[in-house]
Amino acid sequence: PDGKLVSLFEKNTKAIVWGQQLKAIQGMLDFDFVCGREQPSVVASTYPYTGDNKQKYYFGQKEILLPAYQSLENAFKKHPEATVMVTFASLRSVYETVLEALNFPQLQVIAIIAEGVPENQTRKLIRVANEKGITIIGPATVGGIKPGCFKIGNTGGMMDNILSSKLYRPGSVAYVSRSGGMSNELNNIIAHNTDGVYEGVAIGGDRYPGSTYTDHILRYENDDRVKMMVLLGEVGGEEEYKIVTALKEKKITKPLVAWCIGTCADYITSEVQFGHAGASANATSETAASKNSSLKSAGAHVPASFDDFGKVIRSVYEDLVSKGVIIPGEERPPPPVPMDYAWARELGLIRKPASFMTSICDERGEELMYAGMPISRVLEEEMGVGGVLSLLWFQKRLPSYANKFIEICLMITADHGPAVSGAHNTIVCARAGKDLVSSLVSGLLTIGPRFGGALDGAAQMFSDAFDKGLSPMQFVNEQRRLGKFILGIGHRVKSINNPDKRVEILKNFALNKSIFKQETPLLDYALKVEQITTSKKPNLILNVDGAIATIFVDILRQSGMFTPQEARETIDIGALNGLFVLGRSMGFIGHYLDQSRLKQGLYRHPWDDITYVLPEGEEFGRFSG
Ligand code: Q5B
Repeated sequence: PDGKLVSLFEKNTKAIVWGQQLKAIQGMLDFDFVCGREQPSVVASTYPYTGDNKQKYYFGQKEILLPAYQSLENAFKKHPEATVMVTFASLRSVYETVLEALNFPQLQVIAIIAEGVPENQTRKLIRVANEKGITIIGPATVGGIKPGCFKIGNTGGMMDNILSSKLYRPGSVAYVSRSGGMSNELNNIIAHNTDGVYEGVAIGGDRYPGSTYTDHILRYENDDRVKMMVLLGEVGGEEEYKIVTALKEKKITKPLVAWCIGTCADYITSEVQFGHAGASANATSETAASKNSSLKSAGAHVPASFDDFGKVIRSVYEDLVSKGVIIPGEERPPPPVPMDYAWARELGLIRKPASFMTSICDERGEELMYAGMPISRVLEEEMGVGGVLSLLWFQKRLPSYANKFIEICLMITADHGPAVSGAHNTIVCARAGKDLVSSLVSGLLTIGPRFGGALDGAAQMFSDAFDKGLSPMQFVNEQRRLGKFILGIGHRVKSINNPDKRVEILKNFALNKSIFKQETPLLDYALKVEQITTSKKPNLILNVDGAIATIFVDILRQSGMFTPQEARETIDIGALNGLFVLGRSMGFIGHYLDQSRLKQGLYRHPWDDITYVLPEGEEFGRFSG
């Protein structure tokens, strides 16, 4: 009809999809595979907002790459075999894209999915398409489906729907409806009452659809493979009367089962506008009841109600089978289509051991959770950085004095000048022109048993000695006998004559029982050890690492928040050194920024500060004889 195609889609139809609709494209490819198509129906996609690239899809079990083009022109030029365009462009951009597409002579069918396209724009597109003999399906539609050949976008729903409605192989019944949702219902009704769907098109709910019921019914009439037809009309508009005329003029000769939905509108006293833009009766002739009765008088098979639609379809079908017009084919099972992992998991069909586990943070829900606590609550309860750290590091809500202690640790370890090992490294690195992260990491890598990383060792040494019941003196002597330094004791510049104010702050905080509401037996023990070591050498004080470590062990053991095993494990896994690492990172970043701001050039250590102790040439035997 009108010089347009009788068959819009065949087993080798190729399409270009406009828009980043990865799921819809994958759905089309899955349909192709289950239909037994040899080649995928989608050859490319196009989207103006990304550059040319390739996108990964599955064709059955095989992974394939489909090109995605920025320009429509490029897509059509590179794929002259594409005769169909499925556009998911929004109502704002669809007009321009379809108008552009209509210029490509290879194009035969355009499916427009967008809803709400202005009617004047649709009418112009229809005019241009008609001039060029191009069929438009839509706007405001899910599209259409031709079992065994082609599926537009999301038509037919998920794979289980397609399988249950046997849409993977052609039947003898072709239908046209307005609604995409109802077309799914039709697929189901037809599959259960006949040998199945030959083709189904949902023309869309707008007042001016790109192609009409009549366009498609006349196509079906002219396609020998269609043996009977189904029309699902609706209240509003007069399109169905064109079918009535075609029936009367014998342009439609194949059996047609028809029903217009919306008969209930007659029972509603006020004006009714159904979901579709065109679904409102402006005259008696536009009511569903009037159309149903006209279709019936013109020779269509019209049921008494929608409930009987399937029954009438079945009886027409059985009649055709008894007359030998339809010879039901042998049923062959479709090839299994692998289910997407995410979908299978959602359906509870599979399980897979996770590659890794986490127990501290969950960002998947509406709100980020730290150890099960929503971050809004962390803020409402003013838990501070100490509270956040206690949740993320220990999965515990520690008492507020413990959180406060953590914050004090972070504050007092934040920096100790440019001369210490870590800051020095950070500065040298920054001056070599390296970036923030490299400079920070260069400083952090110096943290170890001598500098800043003695907390875990100190915690272990002091608590072992304490648990063994060694007196402070026995402990000091034992370490001397073993030839080991007591970690947490000693400082390069601080001593009893030049006390470390940071250690004073920590001690005062922990020993103030009105704030720090628990016992501190390990700190008390360490202070007794300090008395012995400082009596030998004034710089063998309990240093900042030792003070933090022993107080923290007291929290682990005395706060009632940790089991003995958890307390031991926390020390063993290196959590305490983390406090120094975290605190000092602030200082290292400060030094990096400072050097960058001061525009300090490359550092080279002065020769006069290096003693060169190379072996004598003669002595080494290299230069003799
Ligand atoms: N002696 C810290 O040593 C230092 C002894 C000891 C028994 C000890 C040393 C040490 C353990 C590790 C530790 C954390 C290397 C320090 C920090 C952060 C910092 C840094 C900053 C910041 C200092 C002299 C005499 C010798 C030794 C004896 C020394 N330590 N005996 N147990 N622990 N401590 N590190 O001054 O008879 O003369 O041969 O390794 O806790 O890193 O500001 O700089 O915030 O950035 O070089 O505060 O104590 O002492 O090695 O010359 O020893 O004391 O046996 O005896 P020094 P040495 P003798 S806090």
